[in-house]
Amino acid sequence: MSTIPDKVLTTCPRDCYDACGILVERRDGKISRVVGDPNHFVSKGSLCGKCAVAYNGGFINSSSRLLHPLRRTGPKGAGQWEQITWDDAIAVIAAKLKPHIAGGRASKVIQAHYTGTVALLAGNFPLRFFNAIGATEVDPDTVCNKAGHAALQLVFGDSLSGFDPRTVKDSNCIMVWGANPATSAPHVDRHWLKSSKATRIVIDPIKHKTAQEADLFLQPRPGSDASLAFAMLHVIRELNLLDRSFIESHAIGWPSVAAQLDACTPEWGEAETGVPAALIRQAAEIYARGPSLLWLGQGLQRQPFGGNVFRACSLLPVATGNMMKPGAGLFYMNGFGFRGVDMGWVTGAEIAPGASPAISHMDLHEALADPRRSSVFFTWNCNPAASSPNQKKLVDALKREDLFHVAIDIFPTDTVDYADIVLPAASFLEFDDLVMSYFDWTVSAQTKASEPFGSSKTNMEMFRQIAEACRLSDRALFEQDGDMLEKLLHQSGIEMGFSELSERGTVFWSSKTGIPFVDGRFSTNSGKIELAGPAFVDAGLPTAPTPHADAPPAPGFWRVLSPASSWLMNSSYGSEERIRRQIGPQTGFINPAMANAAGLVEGEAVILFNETGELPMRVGFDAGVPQATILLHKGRWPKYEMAGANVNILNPGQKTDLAESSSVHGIEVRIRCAMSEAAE
Ligand SMILES: Nc1nc2c(c(=O)[nH]1)N[C@H]1C(S)=C(S)[C@@H](COP(=O)(O)OP(=O)(O)OC[C@H]3O[C@@H](n4cnc5c(=O)[nH]c(N)nc54)[C@H](O)[C@@H]3O)O[C@H]1N2
Ligand SMILES: Nc1nc2c(c(=O)[nH]1)N[C@H]1C(S)=C(S)[C@@H](COP(=O)(O)OP(=O)(O)OC[C@H]3O[C@@H](n4cnc5c(=O)[nH]c(N)nc54)[C@H](O)[C@@H]3O)O[C@H]1N2
Ligand code: SF4
Ligand SMILES: [Mo]
Repeated sequence: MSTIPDKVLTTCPRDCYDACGILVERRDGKISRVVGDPNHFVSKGSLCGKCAVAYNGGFINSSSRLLHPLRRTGPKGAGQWEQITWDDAIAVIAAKLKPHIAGGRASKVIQAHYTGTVALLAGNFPLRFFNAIGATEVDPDTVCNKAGHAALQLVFGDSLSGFDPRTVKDSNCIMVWGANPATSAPHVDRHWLKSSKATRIVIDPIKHKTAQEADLFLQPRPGSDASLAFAMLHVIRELNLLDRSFIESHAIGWPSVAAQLDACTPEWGEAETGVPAALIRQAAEIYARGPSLLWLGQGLQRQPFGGNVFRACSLLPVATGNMMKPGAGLFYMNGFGFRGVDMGWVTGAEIAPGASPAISHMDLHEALADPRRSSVFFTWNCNPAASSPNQKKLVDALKREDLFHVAIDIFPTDTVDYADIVLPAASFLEFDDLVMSYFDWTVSAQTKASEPFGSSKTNMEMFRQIAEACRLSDRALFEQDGDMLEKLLHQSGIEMGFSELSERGTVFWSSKTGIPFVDGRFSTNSGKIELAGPAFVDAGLPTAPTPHADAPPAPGFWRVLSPASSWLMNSSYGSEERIRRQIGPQTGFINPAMANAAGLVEGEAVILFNETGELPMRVGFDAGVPQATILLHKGRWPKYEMAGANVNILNPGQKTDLAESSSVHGIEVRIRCAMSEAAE
């Protein structure tokens, strides 16, 4: 008999700034409806469109879910499976792993994971197992935001202590740079950004919904943001708005920045970035007068020089003293560490027996293609066949007969198609966990609202069982969820247990508004903010940030930007039929004037191509897209496309200037007509 009540408050654990409160209603012993919690300060009674569809669709529909363990019976990718028991599945996996562990070859066990469920346990507990055996991790952030993290880490000693959004009441300006909250954080956009009285400045190559609703919109060419930041600093110095005492007290390296500013006039900035000089002046002055909040988006740093871009943009709050006071600050992501969580404990970092170095997602296809580097591959919480670069080479590597691949997912993704063993994961609606928003300083309960579908299990339970079958003994590998949740709440200093938090849904970590770095201490080598210095040279960068702008594409070439779609969550929900109807065929949006000049007609079938691959798509028109740019949203499932591919078929996996991260918004392609080809 189920003891689950008819109404359950829980929290959305997607990789989303919002961390919405959810109300699950049950009837006749099962979930009947999943809606936004009307009392939650973020969701205020509504889910985003994509989750409203998915949580009331595939998530609660047995026919869409993976329900039982499967073993491959045909060639890789052929979709031929037999259902097996959990005992058999775990035994097959352990039989493969044990010789690797005993023979010191566990570095050939490669494991990829990321954004499926970013709740604390489901997103991290399996790492204890992989750390214990010394497997090779595919560094998850390298496919998303690592260059930004690494840059802020070097500058401030911390990339995970952004402003507390509650401080907005003291702000006169919010500058959103290279993020699109209307899509990627829809409730934060509606209830925080739009409802604030501060002047909203948006900086993005695309005039998207957030940009359309801004007070001031600056539209730089992709990859030119460092030049824009330097031109703004030139104006700020000219207006005498530098906060020299802040710089002197808290930063080192300013002279090497100042020495470059003379040449960076707004007119020079206009030539480098395409943003009119008058707008550069206006934005710089509003921002500098402050108090101002600066939100650096994750899309901003997915550029070949993303590390330099982040260094240049982070000069602004330092040069103007827009930090360490109410209403000011810089936000990239808010981590769990400052909310007390010991991530080393959650992930079992201390039980690593001399961990194998992680590899970048940019190199995953090479590592998987090479039998000397990989013999076992685990994918959990991720779908690299849709989301990672070098899609063709990656899928070719997944076809390697001698690569033993275990795929763990809720749904039968493209990645799952190439697995040897498929393990069905329980969805977030089916187990307890904790969610900490990476925007608001909150702690939320993810509370079980249903028994797991079929024989699916949580990520935690699967890895406890695999650890046992591998005869590992470290107690951390067998810790129970309930105990870990209580410990996490204790670490966070929230004075309540999980059941009380469950009833409340979400609480603020502290009732007082926080101000990061307010004690003036920075965890850098010098203890100060480092604008320039030897740490950057060690990381392969110039001593000081430079006013660099990428060259615009040569004639005949287009830059592809593939940011978040409003209807997909990375590639999650790509199988929902209602969502597929909503997003229609694969469409790349181009500025109509550019399209006319290139002889392209709206709706026309074309093929994008470069040295990495080719992708058929329809031409769409959008006047908000700049010159020589194609907007092609990420996250479609390759197997539903005629060409069996999505935008990542074009992605060469070029590494950023820092931290081997993704520069997916730096892809260049050419366009050819599909019709003439068909006629040939
Ligand atoms: N072209 C292009 N590509 C991009 C990007 C881009 O901007 N452009 N963005 C990149 C970014 S920012 C990111 S973060 C990555 C994201 O890439 P991934 O992290 O691979 O995200 P998804 O593709 O959504 O895959 C997540 C999978 O986890 C599954 N899942 C959900 N919950 C659970 C669970 O509890 N357990 C298990 N085992 N599985 C679960 C989901 O069903 C889904 O199949 O993509 C990157 N790819
Ligand atoms: N609906 C939805 N929400 C999501 C996701 C999703 O897939 N769908 N994914 C989640 C994840 S994993 C992440 S990482 C976040 C990402 O969310 P955001 O931080 O908003 O990042 P992106 O959507 O990748 O890109 C944001 C913007 O960066 C811009 N951009 C690209 N290149 C440049 C440049 O050179 N300069 C400037 N100034 N801007 C540039 C793009 O035009 C885009 O509008 O969203 C999360 N939320
Ligand atoms: S994905 Fe984001 S906006 Fe949608 S329900 Fe989840 S937290 Fe809210
Ligand atoms: Mo991401």
